[in-house]
Amino acid sequence: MKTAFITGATSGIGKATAKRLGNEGYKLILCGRRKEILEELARELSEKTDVYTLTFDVRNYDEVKTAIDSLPAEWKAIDVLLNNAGNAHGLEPLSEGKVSDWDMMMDGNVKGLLYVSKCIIPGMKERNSGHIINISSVAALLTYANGVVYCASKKAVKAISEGMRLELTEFGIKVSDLAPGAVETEFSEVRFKGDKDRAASVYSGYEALKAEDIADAISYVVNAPKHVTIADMTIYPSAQASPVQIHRK
Ligand code: NDP
Ligand code: 8X3
Repeated sequence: MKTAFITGATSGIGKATAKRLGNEGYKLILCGRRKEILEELARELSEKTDVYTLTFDVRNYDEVKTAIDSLPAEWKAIDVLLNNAGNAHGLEPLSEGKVSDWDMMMDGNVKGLLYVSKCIIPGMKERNSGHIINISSVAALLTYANGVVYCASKKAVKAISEGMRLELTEFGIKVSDLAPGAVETEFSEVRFKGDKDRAASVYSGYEALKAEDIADAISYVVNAPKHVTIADMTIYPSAQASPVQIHRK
């Protein structure tokens, strides 16, 4: 039975993927900051598979390392790492951007992904096997005004995915980068700091992607035959043509 380590498992894409891979029989290590949600999800999924939870903030390297080091021996061999934790914070021009928002995006989306990967890659190299899936975004493909720092953080994720593939292929480790367009999750509520109406307006007038659509894609990517690597995948809702072009009715 393979073990999948999922960051950002308390919500959205990470939670949907936990359910999907759990149903497929993967053992799950579920991570996030919200312990109660993790525990509730673990209770639900433990009817299907073995589940272990780790609570840490990806921005804090000591927390990340301590949590991953604490895994019991039978949980240490991680086959699939889903680097999914991340968010946008704010939507405004650079001149008006908040430094605390920039810090959250660069520290969480970029450095957090690096911290988690640094703790897990050595084991994968030793075992000469593994699969890392990084969730970037269509924001990595085209920078949009007012979201410059988020876009920069996701361009960094793309660059890291490329670099990981260059460094890890010889160790039998696959690296995949998934770039979703608009997915209706807690993402916009976080971006707009709890403003539910503004968040809902992001997804109005068209059918946005669901977290389960991305979980489907992740399942396809991780279950591809051993000799097949899906290096990059871009997924839009059918009504979206670019990060800044959505056809609304
Ligand atoms: P959600 O807000 O629903 O989920 C974000 C997850 O990330 C939560 O589980 C949250 O857990 C976790 N997280 C955020 N910051 C931290 C942190 N500092 N430490 C630990 N965990 C953290 O959003 P999505 O599911 O939509 O987002 C998942 C990924 O997909 C993100 O990287 C996002 O950028 C990317 N993405 C999203 C798109 C969208 O339209 N929704 C489109 C393209 C990419 P907790 O709060 O419990 O810590
Ligand atoms: C989230 C998608 O277009 O809001 O990464 O940046 S977008």
